[in-house]
Amino acid sequence: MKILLVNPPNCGRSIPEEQYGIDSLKQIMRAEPLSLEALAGNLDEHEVRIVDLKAQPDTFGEALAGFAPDIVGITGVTCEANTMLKLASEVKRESEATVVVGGVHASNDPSFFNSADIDFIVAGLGKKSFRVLAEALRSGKGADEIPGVTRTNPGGSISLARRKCSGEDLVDDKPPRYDLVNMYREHYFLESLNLQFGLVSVAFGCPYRCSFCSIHHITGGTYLTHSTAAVLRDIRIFADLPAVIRLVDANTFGDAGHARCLAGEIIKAGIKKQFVADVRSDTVVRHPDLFREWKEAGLRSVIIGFEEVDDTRLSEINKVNTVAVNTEAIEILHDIGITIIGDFIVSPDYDDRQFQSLRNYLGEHPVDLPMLSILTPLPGTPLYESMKERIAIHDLDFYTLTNAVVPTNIPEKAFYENYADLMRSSHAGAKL
Ligand code: B12
Ligand code: SF4
Repeated sequence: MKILLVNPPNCGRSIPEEQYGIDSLKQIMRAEPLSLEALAGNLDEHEVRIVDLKAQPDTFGEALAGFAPDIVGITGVTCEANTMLKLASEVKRESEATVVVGGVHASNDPSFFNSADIDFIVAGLGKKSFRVLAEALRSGKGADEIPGVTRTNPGGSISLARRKCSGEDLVDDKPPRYDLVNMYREHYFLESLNLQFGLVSVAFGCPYRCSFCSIHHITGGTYLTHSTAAVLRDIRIFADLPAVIRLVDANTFGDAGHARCLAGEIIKAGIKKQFVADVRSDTVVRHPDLFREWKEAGLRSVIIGFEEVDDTRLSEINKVNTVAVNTEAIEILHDIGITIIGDFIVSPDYDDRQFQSLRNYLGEHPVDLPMLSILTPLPGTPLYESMKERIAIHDLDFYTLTNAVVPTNIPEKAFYENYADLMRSSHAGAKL
């Protein structure tokens, strides 16, 4: 079968920009659509193409008409969900193809896609289930019994049997089809750092359950790792270029034994790459030696969700961590020479005092590149359940994590000015 996999264009709306003329918050970072490359890797009996509308936004009509696919698979996060629906309706208008959606938003809020323009919704890891679905469609057999896959039922309700994800869903022996995006590779670039990079996956899921985080439904809470051989194989696919590999997992070192083994294998294999990985601060504090080994293996930067600078707030979002541990991790990493991209969450409840506390913390414990997002109740998360009565903006285009979708505590303009000011001052002179 001919399968077209679609990465939606950059989308999302910005209140600070549209209403208050604050345009300093925009950060465009493009990266290859690893989700689609991974799916394509396990569709080896089909003819597969990827169209990346983040790299070349106006090419969808051409890609659809030129390929005439039997199946169109669309990925996307929450702020892309409306755009995914628009793309699906274009497919239905222009062709006879079966439309399948999957990815973060489909996994967290499947009923959002219960639309006449969509045929199937895939929740959770899709490498195996999409292959089974494609086979079922090719053979004309029923596609109604595949765990994690549901047929839409426009006007009615859908019932989704969630997939119990296991190592088998990673299909370790089939590498991502990185080659399918060769024509876009020059677009996968971080402008602010003048850095070209590639994505490799090591692990999926996370054993924690932070209230704001939308990772849980991808694996149903299980933490899964690729074999070290599969990770090494994928890193080697990027033989010459790029020199920087972003390990894309929500929690790359969630299994310290596996992480240690991987560092050892990278060193032994003589691989000379630089890595960026997402880790928890308590992993750094518990296993400083692991980070020394990884420094030797090429770990250049870590991304850490510090989130808050107050223990009560950390506990309210169920981070199961403390500010003291965050601070200790910063010291350990600076000592080792690994740079830190620190995620902090600004709550719409913040007043001037709380903005000042965050400013003070960043002044006293500098991280190399602070990233500030606004606490957003993403559908499907525990936070959504606890905040849903307060939500003022339901249009998912605004769920970019840079908008307050519930009323702010201080006047909205002052909130965004504080936010933008903090962003500007913490980014001045940042380098990684
Ligand atoms: C790489 C990445 C990006 C890249 C590339 C994404 C792309 N498609 O081009 C870039 C930099 C562009 C990006 C941008 C953004 N991102 Co981002 N990103 C990630 C990251 C780190 C890794 C995603 C990934 O590649 N995973 C590896 C692949 C293999 O796994 P996967 O995507 O889960 O795919 C599997 C399944 O989901 C499923 N599947 C996925 N798609 C499909 C499609 C079909 C048809 C099927 C059947 C199955 C299926 O099968 C796949 C294989 O098993 C995740 C965090 C994470 N660890 O997931 C955040 C994440 C997805 N991003 C997030 C966000 C919020 C954003 C941004 C809004 C920016 C921001 N503020 O952080 C923008 C949105 C883009 C825009 N403005 O339009 C959030 C999403 C939360 C949400 N519910 O919306 C995440 C979860 C991080 C977080 N902060 O929590 N992102
Ligand atoms: S530790 Fe990170 S990945 Fe895990 S639940 Fe919390 S925010 Fe999500």
